[in-house]
Amino acid sequence: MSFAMTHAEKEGFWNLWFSELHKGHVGMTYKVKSILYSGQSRFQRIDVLDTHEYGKMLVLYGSVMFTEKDEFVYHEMLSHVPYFAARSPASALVIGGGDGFTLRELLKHRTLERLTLVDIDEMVIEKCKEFFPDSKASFTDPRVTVEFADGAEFVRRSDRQFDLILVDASDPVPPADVLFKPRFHADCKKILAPGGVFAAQTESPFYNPDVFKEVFSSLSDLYDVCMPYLTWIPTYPSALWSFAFCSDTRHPLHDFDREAFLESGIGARWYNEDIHVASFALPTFVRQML
Ligand code: SPD
Repeated sequence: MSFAMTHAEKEGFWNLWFSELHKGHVGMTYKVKSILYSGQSRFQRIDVLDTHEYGKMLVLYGSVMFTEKDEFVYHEMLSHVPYFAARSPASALVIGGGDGFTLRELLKHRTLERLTLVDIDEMVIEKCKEFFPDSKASFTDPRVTVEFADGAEFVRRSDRQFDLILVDASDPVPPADVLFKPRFHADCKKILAPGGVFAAQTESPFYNPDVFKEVFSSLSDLYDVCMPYLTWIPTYPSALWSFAFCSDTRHPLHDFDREAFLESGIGARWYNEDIHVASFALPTFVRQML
């Protein structure tokens, strides 16, 4: 991450830019209105920036986790694609997702009676609640329980079963790198209820093909149905982003409950019945990675 203050305009303007570098030689740059918070938790550097184009954003270890302008795409796709194929799940486990936006999407579904969120970094949750009203609202819902724990440890030790397990990880760097590993995937499968669906964010197949291939190799060993789906997130590296849909009993297209979606009134801004289906269409270069 680099902050570059330049006085080139000589107007006394606040001329601060934040750049996220992808692979060290390409990146995305944002003009910053103000730095709302900068600090260090036990696990990572945390920045909350207010930017001109994308509104407020959360940056962890120099990587954009979400922005106010485009976070709806990611969180709707991580939540509603598995939900509408799982058929009336009652319980959900979210690993990571300390911003609360995946919870916000899941809470739109009345069938979900119990939602458990496990995030390792309490400070991320506190800062999101402080700066993002939607985040605060998610954590006040009585259906939600929060545990501050290592997600990999939690699933290893849990004896509960969940109808939906969603992995809303940051990136495959510490502390979240374990959430991309076969051991974690196998432990999640043990606590997935019969008929359940597991979904995870699986990075950019364009910029991070090795992680994409390793994760799908690991998951396809575990599940009868293991399919990537894609979306567009302008502030993530390459904007082409992937997720995994996994289940032993549910197929994301054959078991997609279109009627349930059309009657749901969830007020999604990206997700709809056509996007659900289309997101499983893969470009040839992605097919070739599988
Ligand atoms: N490189 C950014 C990847 C971030 C993926 N997860 C974001 C979590 C937001 N809930």
